[in-house]
Amino acid sequence: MNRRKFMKNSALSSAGMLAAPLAAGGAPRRVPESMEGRATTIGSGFPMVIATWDVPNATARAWEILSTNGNALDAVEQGVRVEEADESNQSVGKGGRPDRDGNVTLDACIMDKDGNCGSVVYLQHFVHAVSVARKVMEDTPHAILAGQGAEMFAYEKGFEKTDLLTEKSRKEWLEWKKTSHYQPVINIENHDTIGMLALDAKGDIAGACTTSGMAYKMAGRVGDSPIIGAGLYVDNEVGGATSTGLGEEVIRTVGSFLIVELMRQGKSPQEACEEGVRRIVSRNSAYRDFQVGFIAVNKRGETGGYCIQPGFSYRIYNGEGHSNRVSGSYIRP
Ligand code: SD4
Repeated sequence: MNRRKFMKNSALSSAGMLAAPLAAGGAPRRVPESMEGRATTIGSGFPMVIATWDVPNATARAWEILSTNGNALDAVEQGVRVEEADESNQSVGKGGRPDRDGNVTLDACIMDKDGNCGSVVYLQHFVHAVSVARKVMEDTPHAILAGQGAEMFAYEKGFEKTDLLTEKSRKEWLEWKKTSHYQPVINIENHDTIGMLALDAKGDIAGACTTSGMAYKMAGRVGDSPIIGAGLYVDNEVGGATSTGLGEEVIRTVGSFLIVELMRQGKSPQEACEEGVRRIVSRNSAYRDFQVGFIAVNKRGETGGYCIQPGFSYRIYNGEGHSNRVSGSYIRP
């Protein structure tokens, strides 16, 4: 089978300025909403949170926790839950687009400052995959639970069973079946997988990533998002990274781990994200046909983001306010 084709572009997030209150008093400050990813000084310091795509409600929820002395782990879990519950986000949780057989299957993971991690893959019928992943981390001796086992575990832990397929996603899937061969379109069908990294007031890090994966994927397909080291990695000595886009390519290069290790060797978050993208591009000459985006943060709260195709953005919330940044891209706009 030919390498699958993926769309290159998605609508850029709107540029502009947003005002946001400071955590503890002080006048609201204005920060540029849209910035080329290269500028890494705005957004430094902690507490702070950074997330893939323009997800203001998710980062605001995380900030609520961080700005009231909550810990980074709670912040990332609660932050990404906002997107999992949002039916209009068709890449995550309830409302996610199904696989080619019409089943919505979720992948998620979470990792804390001590290097503990948990993930679920191919989870059906439960909205908050990230919270099930956290339970895997905290209540089992394992790192990953899959499919039916993950579902049984979620049920035992008291998570509520629900139908994840919304009418909108079902109708679109039925349309897709009529017209399409297996040709998912990343950034349109799969836009808005959320990867989130946070540093709390103590400077400790945590990360989470959650997705319904590639739309109309083969049954059983698992992407990068729940794979520790690929879709997410944090190290409390160094920082963290997370990804969005075509998971197969991120898995091949263990992208998030790579970026954290590059930061350990002295690269800035921005330089490390750029190298992560270059690594993918250098290994797959078809890079013009798919998208991958990375974000990263180091222990000083400095951030970076980079992607292959123009069209990726990420959102930061810290003591300066919140900003949506348009990521720099390997292929120039
Ligand atoms: C996956 N990385 O399953 C996910 C898809 C994604 O924005 O990030 N979409 O491969």
